[in-house]
Amino acid sequence: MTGIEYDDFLDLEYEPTDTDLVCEFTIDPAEGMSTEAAASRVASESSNGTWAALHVDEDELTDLSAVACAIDGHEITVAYPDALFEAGSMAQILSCIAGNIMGMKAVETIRLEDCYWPEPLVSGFPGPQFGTSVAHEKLDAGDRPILATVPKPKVGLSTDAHVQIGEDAWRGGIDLLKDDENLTDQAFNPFEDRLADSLAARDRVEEDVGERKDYLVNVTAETNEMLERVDLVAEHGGGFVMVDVITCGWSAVQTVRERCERHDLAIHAHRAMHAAFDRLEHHGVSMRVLAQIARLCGVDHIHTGTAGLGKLANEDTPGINEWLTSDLYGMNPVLPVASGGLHPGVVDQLLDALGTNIIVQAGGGIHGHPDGTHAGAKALRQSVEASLEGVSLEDAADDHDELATALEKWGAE
Ligand code: CAP
Ligand code: MG
Repeated sequence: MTGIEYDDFLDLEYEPTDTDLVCEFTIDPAEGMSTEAAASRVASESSNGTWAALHVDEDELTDLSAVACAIDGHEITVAYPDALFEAGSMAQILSCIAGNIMGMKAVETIRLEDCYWPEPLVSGFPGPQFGTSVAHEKLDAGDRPILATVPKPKVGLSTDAHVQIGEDAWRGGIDLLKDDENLTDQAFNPFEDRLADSLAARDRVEEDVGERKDYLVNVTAETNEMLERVDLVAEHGGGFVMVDVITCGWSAVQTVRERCERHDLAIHAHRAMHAAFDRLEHHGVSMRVLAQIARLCGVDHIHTGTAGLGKLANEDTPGINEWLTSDLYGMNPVLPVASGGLHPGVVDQLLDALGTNIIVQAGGGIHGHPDGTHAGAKALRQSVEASLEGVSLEDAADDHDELATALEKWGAE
């Protein structure tokens, strides 16, 4: 017989192997508890320990214990043997590394900050089907950022009004029309009508302007319903779907990813509710880790913030974007999306901070243009083109009226 106790999971001499999943947490131990004791409990509870000392027949036990192997102030590192995990099941992995430990009394707070994913675990996931290649494979953006817009108001527009806004935006120079997150299949704007009419408008615009355009239609729903919507997008000739990945759950994302492969559809990941996990500095799951999960599950784009330039709080956008496009045993990279309070006046700073391999998405910053959506779309495209040519926005505004009006309205920061 062998004993397994909470304190058996600490070994500061342990060197993680290249098949371990290595997780970094920030913890604040419970009052009266040392960081060592709390770290050992985190490793225990997230692998094969529990609160009671266990006595197990050694012959029956496969050693799947995690090891708390480094402590630096409040930062602890835990290494998990890959055999602890079910290949290809994000739900199972998260039940370990972001499960009971998030609520255990041994810590006041705990935040999963970063993961180093070993090849055996990564190879269980498909990763993105297209990733950054959508700029060339599905659109004509070339090396410039892809431009996207979401009609506002978020909900309430009739199908006709929604489609008209999309058409105006495409004609003004936007590549992708996107549904807002809370628009799915409501009576005022039913899913299939909107899908069919938007894609018909897309075809007309493409014909007229000679640039490929597409539509990020929000298929988010209960999983079976979502699969039916994905099939409909393929039937109507769409090239993309939008999924709100946190609210619908990672297993649903994995299921949709499989169905999208059948239809060659790319997945645009919106991340509503991410802030419930990542906003608190000391507790939860970082956006960096949520983005890693999204890449493994196979989304092609994901929102990662605006490097502090927009309306929403952001965690380290450049660092997350770097991870999304870094080498991961040959897995396709994910194209990051900058969105939230953007307008033409901040595009130069945005591209300085994040580079050009991104999607720039603006809702209010296009449709709130004093001369309407078409002018707003032109202003955004003018701003991107000036930034890429190294021309200041003020100078570009001298001979671009739409940009000039946008800068007057919102300023250049
Ligand atoms: C942006 C947006 C996006 C958020 C998502 C909105 O609209 O459509 O959903 O940017 O946040 O509903 O707020 P505006 P994030 O361009 O009018 O701000 O990208 O941070 O996930
Ligand atoms: Mg939105």
